Amino acid sequence: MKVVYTPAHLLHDPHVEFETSQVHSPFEHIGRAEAIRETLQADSRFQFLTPGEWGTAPIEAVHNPGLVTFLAEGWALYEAQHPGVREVVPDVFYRPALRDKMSQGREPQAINGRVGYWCFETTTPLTETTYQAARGAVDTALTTAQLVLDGESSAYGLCRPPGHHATADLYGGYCFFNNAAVAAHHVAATTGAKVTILDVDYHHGNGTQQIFYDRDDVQYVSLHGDPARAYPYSIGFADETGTGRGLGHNINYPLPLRADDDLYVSALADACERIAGFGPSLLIVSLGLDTYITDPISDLAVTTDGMRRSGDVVRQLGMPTVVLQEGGYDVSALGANVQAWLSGLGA
Ligand code: SP5
Ligand code: ZN
Repeated sequence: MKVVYTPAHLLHDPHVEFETSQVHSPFEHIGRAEAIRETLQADSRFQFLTPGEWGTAPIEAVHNPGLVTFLAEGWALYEAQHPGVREVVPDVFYRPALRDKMSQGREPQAINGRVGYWCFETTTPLTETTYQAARGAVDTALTTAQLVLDGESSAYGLCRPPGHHATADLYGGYCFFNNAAVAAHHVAATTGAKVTILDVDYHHGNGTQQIFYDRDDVQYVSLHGDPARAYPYSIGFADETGTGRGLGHNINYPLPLRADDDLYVSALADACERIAGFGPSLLIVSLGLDTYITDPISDLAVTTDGMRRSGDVVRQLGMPTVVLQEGGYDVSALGANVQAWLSGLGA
């Protein structure tokens, strides 16, 4: 199986994360992608390629161009006003309710205001070269999709930073650009084909759901920790089924605490029936391994064999499949879990 990887991800190297009212070392760090790379490079079934450069047009087909501009220039403008700052994190958030009864607000002019206008939470620091890393992750996703359009039955993009929490207008949840959404929209818009995004990350992909919520050409199917207890808390419930033309094309499977391999694989088999019913030409998997039993920020109980079984269930759909890396924070097991999932898929 072909693997798309770029060392550009090393340019996103935050040293702190502000989470659960504490400052600690980031869960999302460069060692994650390097662990996956090392495991797959030691396995002769995987052949590594570097991505091409796709520019900003496919990103701006999904995201607000203002978000792209902010991520490109925001760190330097912030550092110029606050010399010595390494990780830029918002200290005030733009909340529409602030302007309740008034006209909708515009992007603030002051840099501290701009950060909180484009970012929705505190765990996603913007550093000096984060933008280049985020662009590399999108290039990785688009190149991986192109390999499958060109005839590979499946391919894996080692995207970092991840993408599925980024909405059309907002970054957060360790995500800057929504890699899977950019790839899905690019394929749907350029080929006219129907696309499904199957999201198996522990966290609900609120950004991907938001981007495609009113569309009937891209189906979104997600298995995740129930937002009643799990990040992102306010989205990902089973009754969120799409709107307008998108009605029925958004499918959520909120899962209970400590869901094990059998429960997980049976929910995934149900999800795959819904995917077969939609009949896409291409499947994009948002692959998070944070469903793993010892993941430090999650609470499901899927084992490495459960990862293999999951890939096998998806293989049985028999669809051209683009697998893109999202989360997964038990770094000691991350490479083996990606390898197991891709082996189940038929690597
Ligand atoms: C791509 C992805 O997996 N993003 C996940 C972002 C989650 N960020 C907040 C996690 C909050 C976890 N709180 C529980 C801490 C247990 N020590
Ligand atoms: Zn996750």
